[in-house]
Amino acid sequence: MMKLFHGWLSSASRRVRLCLAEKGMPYESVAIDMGRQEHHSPQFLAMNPNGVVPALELAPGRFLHESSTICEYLDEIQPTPPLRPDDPYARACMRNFVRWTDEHCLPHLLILNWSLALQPTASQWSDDELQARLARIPTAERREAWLRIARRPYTEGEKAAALAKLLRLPDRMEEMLAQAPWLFGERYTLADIAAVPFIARIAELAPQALDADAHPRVQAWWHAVQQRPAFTQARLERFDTVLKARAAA
Ligand SMILES: N[C@@H](CCC(=O)N[C@@H](CS)C(=O)NCC(=O)O)C(=O)O
Repeated sequence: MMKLFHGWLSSASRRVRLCLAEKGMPYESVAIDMGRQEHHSPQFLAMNPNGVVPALELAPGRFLHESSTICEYLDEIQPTPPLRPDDPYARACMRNFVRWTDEHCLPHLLILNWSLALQPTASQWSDDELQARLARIPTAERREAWLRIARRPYTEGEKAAALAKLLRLPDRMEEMLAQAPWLFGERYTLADIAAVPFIARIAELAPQALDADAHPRVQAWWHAVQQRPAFTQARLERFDTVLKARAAA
């Protein structure tokens, strides 16, 4: 059976869980504790050299990383229900949309999420501990992100700016949904799946952005997403609920 190494709160991991659930594919779930840097262990880096979740073990010694790549792979090996448009041009446009969310949504959401989930712990680390932890991180970009969250917490202004940039997603989706119920037509696709984790967080952080005055089509889309059995199976629990449960544990 496939094994998914993932974070319950990670947007990229949530995409893969949504895709696996839509496909009805069984898998073993292995939750990675990012606060303990489990994703920087040699074992994890052998699966994903970038040191980020998710990673999917297809068979012993055979791994895939990058949520968009994993989702396309799953759609190829398990074609029903199809999660990409049939038309090659629409497929290419779908990939560009997913890439846009990778480049323009994830970095801004990380600022908001890490400030809540990682900053309280990371700020307690001594300088020596921090240096040891940074040394395990494989990329300069992620090392910088960890240094930042441990020593120079994001300001309220930076967090507000990050949220404003994240809110370009419902603006963009509102236009795309003018013709059809899903982002690429009558079929629910990997583009919708790519957007779901971000819209789920926007529903928690700025629910007014999803109301009927602000983005009526996105509101209807979000409602329809939540009716899908796969949405429930993928367990996109509220951020604050998960953090409270972790603190209590
Ligand atoms: N483009 C990657 C992004 C993966 C990613 O950035 N994952 C985040 C959580 S959503 C992560 O593991 N961050 C941990 C870190 O940076 O140390 C994908 O889609 O799989």
